[in-house]
Amino acid sequence: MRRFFNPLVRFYTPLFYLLLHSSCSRVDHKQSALDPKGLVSQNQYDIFMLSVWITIFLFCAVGGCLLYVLWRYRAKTKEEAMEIPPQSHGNSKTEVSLILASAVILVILAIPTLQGVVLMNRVPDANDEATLKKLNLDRSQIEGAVTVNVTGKRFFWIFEYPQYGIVTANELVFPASKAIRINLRTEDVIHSFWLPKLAGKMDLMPGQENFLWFIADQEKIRSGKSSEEAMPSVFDGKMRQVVFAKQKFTDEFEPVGGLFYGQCAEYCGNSHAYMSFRALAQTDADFDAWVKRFQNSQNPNMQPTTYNPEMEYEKDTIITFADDSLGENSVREYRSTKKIAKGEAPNLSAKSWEKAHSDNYEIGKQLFSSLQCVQCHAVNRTGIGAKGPNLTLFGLRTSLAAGWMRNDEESLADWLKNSNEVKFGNLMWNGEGVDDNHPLRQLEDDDVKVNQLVEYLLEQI
Ligand code: HEC
Ligand SMILES: [Cu+2]
Repeated sequence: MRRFFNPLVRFYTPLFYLLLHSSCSRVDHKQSALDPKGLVSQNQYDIFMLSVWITIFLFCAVGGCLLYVLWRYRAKTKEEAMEIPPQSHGNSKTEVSLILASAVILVILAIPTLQGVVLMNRVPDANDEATLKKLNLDRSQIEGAVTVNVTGKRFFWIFEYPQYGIVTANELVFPASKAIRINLRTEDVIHSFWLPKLAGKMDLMPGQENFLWFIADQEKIRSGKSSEEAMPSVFDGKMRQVVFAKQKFTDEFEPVGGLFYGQCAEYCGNSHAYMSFRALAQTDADFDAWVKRFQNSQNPNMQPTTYNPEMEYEKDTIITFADDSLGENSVREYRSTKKIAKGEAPNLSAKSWEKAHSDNYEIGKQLFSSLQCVQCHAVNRTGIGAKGPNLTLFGLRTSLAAGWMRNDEESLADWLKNSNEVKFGNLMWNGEGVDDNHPLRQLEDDDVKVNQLVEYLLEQI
């Protein structure tokens, strides 16, 4: 008995735990294709489930036949067991019907699959009422579609919104009520854009533009909550606060409504596993507010200009003016506290101007140029094609280093000190033109400069 029992226990115990474990882990895990929250991903899920049910049916049918035959034709006596049963070979009726049955199953699978391919390949026409009705979509959801040009780079993502003339990186902010068209390009190797809960997966190929679209299911995102609770706003930093309060990033996953996780799904080099991104669903009003903030920040005509004594200034205008306390030939940003008459230069004791930022911020801003961060990063301009992620309004972002770290002071300081330790192989530390003499590699022991840079970056809000 023991001899029989032992191997069995040894074999089944781990299997049992594996089963127990997998049934306890959640289908709504952050990168789960089994928890669709949008029309396109729901369609893919339905096709997947159809094939699962067909497979389960086939398994039961074949297994059932086998069990039945084993039982029905078992040897009942010892003599019967000694007999060799009559041998036969082939049965054309059975064979033909099995082939036909397989063909029928393939057709059953092929029809929804091909329909799914067509669905995924283009956004339905706004004038095609029949299709819209079938998909339960409203005309306005298509007419107001938002286009995002996605560029994959080792090891981060550029998101450009051509309709609005703005560029950001690693966090794709989108209106939950509209269709989102995603044009996929790469500037280096093959990547793959995978946004499981919303859009599915599509490769980014050198020299080719691929396409994908999605539309979120607002009911599912809300799941009975109010819009503000289900989709905290990004433009005023609420999303960041809610995410930080709810989760300890790389550890446990506590779902935050409106926050979706994406990932590069095609091996592209040593930091590939850390090439993730986020998609943040917004109400129409919050999305518009976010776009407006970006447009203002990236508008060259709206950047602070140097103080001009010939000009009058409205209240809350920001200008730059010399401040030698920050170093020779330095300038600082001042904000007017009331309407300013001609010739009234910033003079803090007169109280008509105030410092727009702390000293640390201003020094951080200088360091951003002098340490050659500007060589690869754009702040407050569009700068597509730059070597690193665009850092406009960086302080509104929930994540750092392509979606996988929490964008707070602590991780940002770690990143600036030695990004290679945080994300091995990343092209900030290892990129073209970066060697041990590059100023960014000298920050490791310089807490003062790191803190100044951190303050400057996180105050981009
Ligand atoms: C050689 C080009 C290069 C230089 C110089 C450079 N960076 Fe970067 N930076 C990158 C790249 C590339 C990434 C993306 C890394 C990744 O996530 O794989 C990055 C990422 C970042 C991020 C995270 C951005 C995000 O979207 O998550 C911050 C913040 C940052 N850099 C700040 C700085 C600062 C501050 C300096 C100057 C001290 C600097 N960088 C210098 C190329 C550069
Ligand atoms: Cu990759």
